[in-house]
Amino acid sequence: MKTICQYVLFSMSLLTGFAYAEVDVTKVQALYQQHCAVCHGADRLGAAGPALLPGNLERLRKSEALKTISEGRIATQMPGFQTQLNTDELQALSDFIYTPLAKLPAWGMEEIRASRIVHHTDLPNKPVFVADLLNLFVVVETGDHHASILDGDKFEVIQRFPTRYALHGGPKFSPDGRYVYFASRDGWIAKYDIWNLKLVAEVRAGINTRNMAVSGDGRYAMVANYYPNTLVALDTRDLSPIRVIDVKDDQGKSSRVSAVYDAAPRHSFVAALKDIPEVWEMSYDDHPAPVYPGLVHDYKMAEGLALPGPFAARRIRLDDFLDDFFFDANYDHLIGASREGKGQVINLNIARKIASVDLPGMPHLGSGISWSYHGHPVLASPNLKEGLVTVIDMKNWQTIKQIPTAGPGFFMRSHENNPYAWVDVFNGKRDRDVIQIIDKQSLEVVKQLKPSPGKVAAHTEFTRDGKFALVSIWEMEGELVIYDAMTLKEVKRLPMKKPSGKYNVFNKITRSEGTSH
Ligand code: DHE
Repeated sequence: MKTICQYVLFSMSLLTGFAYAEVDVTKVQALYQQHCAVCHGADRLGAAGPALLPGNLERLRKSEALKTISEGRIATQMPGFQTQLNTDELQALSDFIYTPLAKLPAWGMEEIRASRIVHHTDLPNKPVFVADLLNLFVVVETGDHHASILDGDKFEVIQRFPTRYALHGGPKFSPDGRYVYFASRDGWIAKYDIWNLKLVAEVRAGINTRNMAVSGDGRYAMVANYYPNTLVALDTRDLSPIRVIDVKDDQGKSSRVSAVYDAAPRHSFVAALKDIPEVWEMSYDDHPAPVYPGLVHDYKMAEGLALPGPFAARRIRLDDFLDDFFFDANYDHLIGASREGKGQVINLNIARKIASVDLPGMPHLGSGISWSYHGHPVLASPNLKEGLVTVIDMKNWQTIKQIPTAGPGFFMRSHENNPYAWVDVFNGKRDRDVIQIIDKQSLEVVKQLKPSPGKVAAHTEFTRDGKFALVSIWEMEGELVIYDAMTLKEVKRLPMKKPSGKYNVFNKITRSEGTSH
């Protein structure tokens, strides 16, 4: 005869579509507490190990989760449980972590404050190594959740250190390039002192985080969350939280935040929202009321109401949601797109849409770059769904060309001193091992590199002078492949564990037109 728990389990399986194994709910919970809670938290919010909630696991296939629980995960502290648990128990645990919590936990000011860990205060103002401090790279290695500091002249690793689980998005730098800030998908923000090669502080600003931005003056960080629906302002000195902003519209409908970026010339953070068609601009000026350069009328008269207090949000209402966006060089315009590719240009000064842009497929504007094309500033975006790069004239917002590529790509990069734009095509099914080189003036693919045939090639970054380009071999036993960026000849290889992205300090802090925000 079935127990009540088994009936509950059966109805849950109908609701969720999971093939629950013949293990009752109480037993799964007990198994979880016995084997998983110590690392992943009694509440599944994560501890030393990652959070095990459906939102956080979106990118992990269920079959992969079962394999990890059974066999463990190489190069991490996750052990395998197949000798201790039977097949049904392993399956039940794997199903359990994809079940939503009955009640979502609060993650507000109190929880954020309590999560903060300060590792170091008063570290010396002098680098502990000799190298060009502006030609360093920070390399994020998602294979075993580490990051490396790389000397960009010698191409040698200076330091390799562990990071939180699943960093995502580009790390952000302090204006002098001394500190780098990382965000993990589980909401952990970390501040690392590159000069002293030491982790300074960490704080958990959310449970499911999109990305973070650091203010142009280096004083603040703003974190964009999917869960809870908040923007969190931090003091970069020690990552203490300053303000938690609930993201809601006038009717109280709350929204995930698609992403937040720093708009340094405007002294503000700009965030796009995923579930409310609005863009929010939050000033970090010290003035009591935000002042926006070039604003044609008082911001309170512009569309939307301001929220009171520090980082008051100036809300710009749109007729569509924005998933991904890009700015022009002066940050007067935001070019955004929904995942369906409906592109629009918003003039931030007059707070409204001024043009539509033709962006078919699924543009990846966050990875867009710009350059000067026959005297016109252009924006180029890779496409997550279609094998093309869209080039748009930023004077009249017309498409100049759709450049066909070998497949859908993720990242695009160039440098002021380099005539080429480098694009990967690894989001497709084939040719994932190639990097295509586009001539920025002819807008043609002029060369194709295949750094390691059969292995995924992705994400390029340049040295500060633009002379060398570093490409990732995106595999567990991966590499950085360094090319002479003019002759396109290989110079060196460095072994790395799935190096997802690399970021040159100079290019980042000077906001090179060839790199991401
Ligand atoms: Fe990313 C940057 C969104 C999936 C690796 N990605 C970003 C940014 C956004 C974004 C908004 C810019 C934030 C920033 O730098 O501050 N990414 C999304 C998605 O919406 C998407 C498609 C689905 C998702 O689940 O989040 C997505 N991203 C991925 C991946 O699958 C990648 C390839 C592997 C991974 O680590 O998750 C990936 N995203 C990256 C990287 C950057 C990034 C390496 C930074 C690129 C840079 O050069 O700045």
